[in-house]
Amino acid sequence: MKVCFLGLGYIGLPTAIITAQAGIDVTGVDINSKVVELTNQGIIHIVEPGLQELCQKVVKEGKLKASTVPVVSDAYFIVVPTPFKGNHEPDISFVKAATQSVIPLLKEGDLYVIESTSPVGTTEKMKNLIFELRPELKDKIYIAYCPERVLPGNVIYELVHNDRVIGGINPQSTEKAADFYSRFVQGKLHKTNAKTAEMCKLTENSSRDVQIAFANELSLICDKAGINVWELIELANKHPRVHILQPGCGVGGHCIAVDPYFLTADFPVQSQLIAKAREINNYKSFWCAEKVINSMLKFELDNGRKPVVAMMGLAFKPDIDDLRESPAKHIVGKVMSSCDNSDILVVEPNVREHNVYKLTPYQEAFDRADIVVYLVAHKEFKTLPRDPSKIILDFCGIDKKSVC
Ligand code: SAJ
Repeated sequence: MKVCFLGLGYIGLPTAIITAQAGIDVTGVDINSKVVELTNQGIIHIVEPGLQELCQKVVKEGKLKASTVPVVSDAYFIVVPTPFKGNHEPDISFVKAATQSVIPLLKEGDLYVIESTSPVGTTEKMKNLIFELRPELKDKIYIAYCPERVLPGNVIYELVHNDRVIGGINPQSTEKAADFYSRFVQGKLHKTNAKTAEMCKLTENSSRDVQIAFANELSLICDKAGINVWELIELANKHPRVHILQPGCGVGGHCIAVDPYFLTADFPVQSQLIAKAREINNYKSFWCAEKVINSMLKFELDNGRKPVVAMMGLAFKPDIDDLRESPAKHIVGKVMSSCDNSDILVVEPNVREHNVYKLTPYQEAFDRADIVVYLVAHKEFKTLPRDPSKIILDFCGIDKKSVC
């Protein structure tokens, strides 16, 4: 069997490698020739533990090849980005372009699967596009949607062990796609239709966004009421049916802060809570920045000099080096633009250097700072001492002492 993965990014590349590892001949396709070149040398262009060794192995064995154009195969997987446009409207142009590139190669019996997070109805749209140009293939190829669910940092394990939802345009397509995934997935394969599978992905990430918004809203209430939110949540979670998540400095990354908009754009009247959760999580970052700025002003009034401030963390979540769509980075930018930069020390222990900010080692920044702002709960920060002479703004639960 020969398969083609279109898109060699954070999901496409690991999935292509795991598929090749299962003994299938894989061509990984990317429009970025640098990515193709590196992959063909067995070098990964993303950070993911354990993936480099696997990539080297499957490339050496000839099971994985990369190319800038798709080749004739038995199955095609669309794993390209689906960003949103300025007005939070989903942009499926990459899915469309990737689909158009394989339409001329399709033949009877082939399987076509979309994995990219997509608005409800995208698989149906792509089906229509395929059959418009290749009407002779109607009822002769298999078309399905199967979203990924892996957590960056644990991708290799989760690609194999997570359950997956698979929805075809008809039962035969669902079966054909499930048959493919059963070659390397050890989790359960749950069969449904394409629309439900698309909605399921959006539901998972919107659900998490709403739950985080609840925790963030609690943190705002507690700040006003003078209650320690960390203690409050710990206590509330002792109830057997309550599982509140942790507040933070906002929601980042490429999934949870994006996918809910795919629902609010298409179902604006029905998705009130989902839209509000997005607002709350975005507002939390703004609120954190304001809190830091106010604390700096108060310090200056009380002490007659500007404070030294340590901004602890730039990544979008703990213990990773991924700064994309990071609320912490946004807060650092906002605080810096509000004052004289020289008193702000920026810390990110998972990154060696940054093109905008001069990074300071975390221990040095902590020692020098009058105000320590915990933005990301990196493990390094948990080793720092509790120093009552410093003002601590703990937005992510490092210290769990401060009220905000
Ligand atoms: N966050 C909080 N409080 C929490 C948990 C998370 O503020 O209690 C914040 C994080 O700091 C981060 C953001 O949420 O800024 C997102 O982080 P995350 O760990 O919740 O999720 P991602 O974006 O790394 O991965 C998610 C996962 N989806 C779910 O957990 C429902 C993953 O399984 C998906 O595969 C991925 O999105 C995706 O690709 O869609």
